Amino acid sequence: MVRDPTRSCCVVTGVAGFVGSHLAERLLALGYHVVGVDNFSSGYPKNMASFFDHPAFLFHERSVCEAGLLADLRSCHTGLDLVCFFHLAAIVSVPYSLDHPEETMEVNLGATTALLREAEGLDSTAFVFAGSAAEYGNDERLPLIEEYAGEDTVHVSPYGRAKFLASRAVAASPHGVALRCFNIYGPRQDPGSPYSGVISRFADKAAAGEALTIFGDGQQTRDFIYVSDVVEAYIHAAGLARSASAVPNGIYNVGTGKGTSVLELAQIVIELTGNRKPITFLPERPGDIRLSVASVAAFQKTAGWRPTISLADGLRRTLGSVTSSTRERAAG
Ligand code: UD2
Repeated sequence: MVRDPTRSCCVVTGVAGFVGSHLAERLLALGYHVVGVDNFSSGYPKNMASFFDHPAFLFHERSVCEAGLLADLRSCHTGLDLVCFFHLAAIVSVPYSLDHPEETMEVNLGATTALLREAEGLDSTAFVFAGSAAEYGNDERLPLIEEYAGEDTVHVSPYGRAKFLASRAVAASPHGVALRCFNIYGPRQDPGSPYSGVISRFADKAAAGEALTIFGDGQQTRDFIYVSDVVEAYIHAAGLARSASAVPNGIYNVGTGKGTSVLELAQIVIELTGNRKPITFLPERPGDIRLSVASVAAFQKTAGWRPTISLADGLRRTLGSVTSSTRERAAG
């Protein structure tokens, strides 16, 4: 059943982040009210610029670790039915999680289970959680199916471990769905740190006319999925898609099912941008996973969702947005 969006509201935590901001934008376009939460630990106000003044959007600068957050948000928005709690806020940096394991557990696991318990008190509220490919550790059985991540999985970082435990808790809840997203890319992904996603780094370097840098031989593969496909996966998981009914609780991979090597990716970016600089090869990054590709059969079958944006199209859109923001920076 599709709800009447005009009386329905969705909470999005991590709304100032890369994926959270795209999700909020889409929910608003579908007619839902959106209550956004972020403490700017890794998100930016500029990510919300396109919808911040939308009459159906309300922002709360708060931490997801605050006790009773959901009840508080409910009391601020009493006229609306809360139909879905999208929980994307997290410590997102794997290296940071290695240096701050306790804080990572508290935010990525502790806050998630506390919010889940609160949401369970509200009967009809779906709880959709941002899991991660990191939950598989360095598993070499490809493509990765959901059952491969288990108690025996050796997680490479506290980030991966916390996401695994949190996804499992979410999946055990009657309205809980955890989406294990693979390598998401698209406009607004922050290229600023050495650990930013490879596509945001390649796009930024190509726009600046600099050489692309590959760690290792470039034969490592990833399952790159465009952000709008991920947003549609969230919408389907919450049962808000026009064509689909609610998805049974559980854990589902979200990717394309195709692996692309980093070298192949660099070559496509070079071809699309005309960047003439030879690629710089640097030593492999410690802890880097060699091969990664998702099996997406479970979510496709259950939710009727499928990715629609090819890598070439997604790269064109991403590179276009980076070029225009570089131009804006240069102009003023
Ligand atoms: C992804 C997630 C990370 C964690 C991890 C779990 C992103 C951005 N990161 O890390 O949070 O969930 O999966 O497995 O989604 N590379 C280059 N040149 C560059 C940048 C990267 O060669 O300038 C390589 C890098 O060494 C790696 C590959 O590209 O082999 C992908 O790197 P990434 O940081 O985009 O993503 P990944 O899969 O390591």
